[in-house]
Amino acid sequence: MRTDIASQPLTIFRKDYIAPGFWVDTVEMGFDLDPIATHVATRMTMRRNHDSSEKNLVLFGETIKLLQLRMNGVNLKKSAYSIADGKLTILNAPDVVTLEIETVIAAGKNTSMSGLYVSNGNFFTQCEAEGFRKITYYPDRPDVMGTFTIMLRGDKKKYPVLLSNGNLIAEGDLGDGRHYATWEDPFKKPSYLFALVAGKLVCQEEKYKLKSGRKVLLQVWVEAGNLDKTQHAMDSLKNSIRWDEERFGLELDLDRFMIVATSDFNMGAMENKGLNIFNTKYVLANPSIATDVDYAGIESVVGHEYFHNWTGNRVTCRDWFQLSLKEGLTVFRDQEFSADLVGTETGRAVKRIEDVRVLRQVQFSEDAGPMAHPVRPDSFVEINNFYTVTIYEKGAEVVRMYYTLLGHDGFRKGMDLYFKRHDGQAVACDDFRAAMADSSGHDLAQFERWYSQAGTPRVKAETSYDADAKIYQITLSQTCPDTPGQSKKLPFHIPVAIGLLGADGKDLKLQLEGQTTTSNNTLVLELTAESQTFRFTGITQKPTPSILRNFSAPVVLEYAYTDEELGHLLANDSDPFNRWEAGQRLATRRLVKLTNAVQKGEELELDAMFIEALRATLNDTTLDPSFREVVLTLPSEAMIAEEFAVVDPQSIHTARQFVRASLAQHLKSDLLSAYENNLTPGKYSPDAVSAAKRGLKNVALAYLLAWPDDATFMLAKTQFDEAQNMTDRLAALSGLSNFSGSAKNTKAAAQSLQKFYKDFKNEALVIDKWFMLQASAYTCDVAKVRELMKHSAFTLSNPNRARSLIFNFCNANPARFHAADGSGYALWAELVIALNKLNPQVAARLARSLDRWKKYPQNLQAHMKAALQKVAETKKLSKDVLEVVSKALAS
Ligand code: B3K
Ligand code: ZN
Repeated sequence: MRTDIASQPLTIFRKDYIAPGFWVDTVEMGFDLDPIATHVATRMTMRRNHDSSEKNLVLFGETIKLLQLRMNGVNLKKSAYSIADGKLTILNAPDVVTLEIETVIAAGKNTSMSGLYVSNGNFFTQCEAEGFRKITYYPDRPDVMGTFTIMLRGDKKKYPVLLSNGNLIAEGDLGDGRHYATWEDPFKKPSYLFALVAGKLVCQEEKYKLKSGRKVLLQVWVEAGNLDKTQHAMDSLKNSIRWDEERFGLELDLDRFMIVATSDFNMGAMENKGLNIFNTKYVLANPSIATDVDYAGIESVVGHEYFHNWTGNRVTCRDWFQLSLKEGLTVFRDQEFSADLVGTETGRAVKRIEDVRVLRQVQFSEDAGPMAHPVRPDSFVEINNFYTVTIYEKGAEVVRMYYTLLGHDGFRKGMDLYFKRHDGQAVACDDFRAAMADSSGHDLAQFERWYSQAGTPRVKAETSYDADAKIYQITLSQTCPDTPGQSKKLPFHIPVAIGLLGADGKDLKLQLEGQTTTSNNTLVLELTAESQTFRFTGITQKPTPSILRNFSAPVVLEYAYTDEELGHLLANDSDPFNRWEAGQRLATRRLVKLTNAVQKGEELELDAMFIEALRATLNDTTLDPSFREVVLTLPSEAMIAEEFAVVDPQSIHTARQFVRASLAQHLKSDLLSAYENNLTPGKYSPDAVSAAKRGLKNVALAYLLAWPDDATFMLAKTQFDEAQNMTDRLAALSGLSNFSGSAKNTKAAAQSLQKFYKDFKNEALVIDKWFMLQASAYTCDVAKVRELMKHSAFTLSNPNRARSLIFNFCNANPARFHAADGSGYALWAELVIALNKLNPQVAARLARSLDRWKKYPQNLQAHMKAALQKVAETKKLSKDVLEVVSKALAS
């Protein structure tokens, strides 16, 4: 092993924050666009921050060529400044400075998709977190905010559209085949919100009237040929604008708001001021290419980026350790937006269930691994590695806990105060907490630990009932496992929403001993000590507790429920989340037991109680189809894995497949009726009611194919052949491609897969689905992935395509990825190394697939360690990948 990997890149610590030595007031930039050499001329006015201990003028710059540097009209000699480690330092700068900087960028060669880059001949930027320094030397940190005026110049034919932030204030011909456009953003902003787009694009546009009566221009820009796929994004944008006005009293502050789609993008989308840049995946939709899930994804991402305009842009982050200040809050807002749009109580609950599933599956796992970090991290090597589920999804749970503790109106008051205090500022997570505390009078001092302590708390509940005294007592105790660098955890402030069900399934009236608070259904207990006992009075029968309703805190709840109690909750709980949760607990219990049985080679059996409980739910037509769908969906293999100290992916897969097949066998006629009763004939509509029906119908179909015969095969085949929308077509194809039955049917399934490719070969987003579907099918082993990598449509350099095949195989096909011979890990290492050269951010994401290597049996661990070491020893490893693999190896 090479020893020089010890030369670790610099770790940045939150405690080292110092305010910038200089503020920026105005920034003017001129871009001469050319993929080989884009010239950028920047003029900025700066003034000393007398409150800072930093006396030098510090600018950041990476991968750019510096042509010229002038200060207050004078060319700076090389001796007047130094450049080292991406920092340009000017010593002895006066208090008031005008800097003029000329830089050159080779955008056409930029495969990192950070900074200025070219995609399909068009220019795009991505500046968050630290991409602006790849454009010019600049104090590229979020607490430095300036007003930007941008002039873009470029060839009229190649770049007919020239866009940047804010308002278009001038445009015209330059007479030499080029033209220009000047954009002015009236709001001061940090450099990470800068954006430009230039190229051949077309738009759908609309004038939209705000509640105040002011009219704004909304545009969705795409490549020619995609204008038939922009309506849903436009509708989602209008819904977002309206929702933020209604729910939070926040108005769009610009006259013009643009969304631009590109197929080359590292993540979902970016909230640049007035010029959101999106991955095509979160813009383009019509019934023939997009599924219900895609439609919902577009709505929530369009909402998310739009909501950032206030939570992120108007009030931004002081430093990147505060990232969750904007991300956690904005995820909470987009979750609420989607839930409000569905409208019904069940719809809200199903949305909540889907969000919690992601949290548990991905964030709880992150919290238990080598990359675990607090919602407000203390250190990082590469900030791009910290755009994590902890910052986003756990961050949103933290915001939701304020909402649970303060109530709907209390939370709104807190938000109002937050904007009143901090509009136009770059602030910290503590400022948000202070606004919530000060507006409500609620003591939130201890709540700070949600920001500073990593790890998923475990809450244990114990209950007892005293029939004579009519007292029901519940003791809640909390612990939190060690995480890297943190071993002693102090108690969290945990809201635990609780209800008590009587024998008739109805909620009992709740009265806490010694308190005036009563409730007809749910009370929020505040657990602040390591252990606390709560006593309910006037309880005339031994109840079934429904604890942590609506998942009121991001914790693992341990309570020794009997199967009967879970059955009672599944059938009756007035809290739909816990109703679902009861079903999941029943399922998990069985899946764990069966996995153990698989390992011991014992006979597998599924009990009647569980089958009957699911049958009752499936057939209960008073329940919303979307709710029946989520109850019927078993915990994923990854979720089941979390139940084990040592994970055996193959046995988990076998056990889960056995449960699916058994359910299909016993519920066959019920599944067939659910299928028949939830058809959605006629024109496709992505609305919640139709989507819910399709969801239930397609879950029924997937089950039917787990215990297949010729008739169910034909059902899927016919659905595939005759589908009028992508939701039904893809669901059928997924069933067919996981099909294991007669040779004749298997062949027909393979033909359907080929036909799908042929029919959609010009729709990149559909071809991503084609790869994704194959990569996550159990039939796909390492050799099959290698074969698919040779397909003419495969490329590593497009992030969506790389994710569709490679990430799906490594993350969504555990039984194959963790092949006993280590071939999955060898493939992983090869691809992390290949991606590292192209795109460090994407490479580092893939690198995370081996985070939990210590959870696997010894033989697999040995293979994983070798793969991790292979990556760690690679020359020219980016700090992105190095941080991930070294943390994994050190665990
Ligand atoms: N703020 C961006 C994410 C930027 C990621 C940089 N590596 C998108 C979002 O959260 O809305
Ligand atoms: Zn965001």
